[in-house]
Amino acid sequence: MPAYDSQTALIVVDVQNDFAHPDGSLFVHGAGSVVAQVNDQIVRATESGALVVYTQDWHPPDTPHFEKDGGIWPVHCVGETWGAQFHDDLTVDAGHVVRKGVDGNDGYSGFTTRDPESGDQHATELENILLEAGIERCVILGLATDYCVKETVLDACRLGFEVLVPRDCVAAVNVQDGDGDAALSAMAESGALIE
Ligand code: VGL
Ligand code: ZN
Repeated sequence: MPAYDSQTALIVVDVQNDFAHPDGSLFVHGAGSVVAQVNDQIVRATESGALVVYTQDWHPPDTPHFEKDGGIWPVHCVGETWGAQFHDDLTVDAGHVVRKGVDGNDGYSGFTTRDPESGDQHATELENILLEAGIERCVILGLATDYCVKETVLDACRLGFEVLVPRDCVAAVNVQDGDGDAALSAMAESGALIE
């Protein structure tokens, strides 16, 4: 169980309808139990004075992220649609929301997006939010283990944060069997503690 304090941020990755609701276009198997577990962590974090930050995958209707436009994914999390909204059961009372993919950028990390044409990387506001709050440690959880959780964790490690991932609070897409486990191994190799 992660310990929370005012120098810890809880980063809730992409608990949105398209990933977390059975009717979502990119429903992640196992997401249902994740929503309940994540809510427990949000309560514990809030009670301990930790910062809570939510990320949202937030795409335009046409983007090379989507299979129909040359990418690999079904259309999902189009900004302002039902699929992009937080799952109804997710506790979102307070905390920052960081949207990624705005302006047609893609990339999976909550910290960086990339221009799909040029490959240029841009920082989101997430690192500054954490630095301004004096955060040293991040608990990172949500969806999906093998994409947005993984890339957010790798960036957080690279940026020098201590990182903890509670494994019952994440679930994987598993395009290939074992992708989720491989992602957890990659996070551990980068210095994250998988608990
Ligand atoms: C994600 C696939 C495509 C994620 C986002 O949130 O992990 N996965 N876009
Ligand atoms: Zn996406």
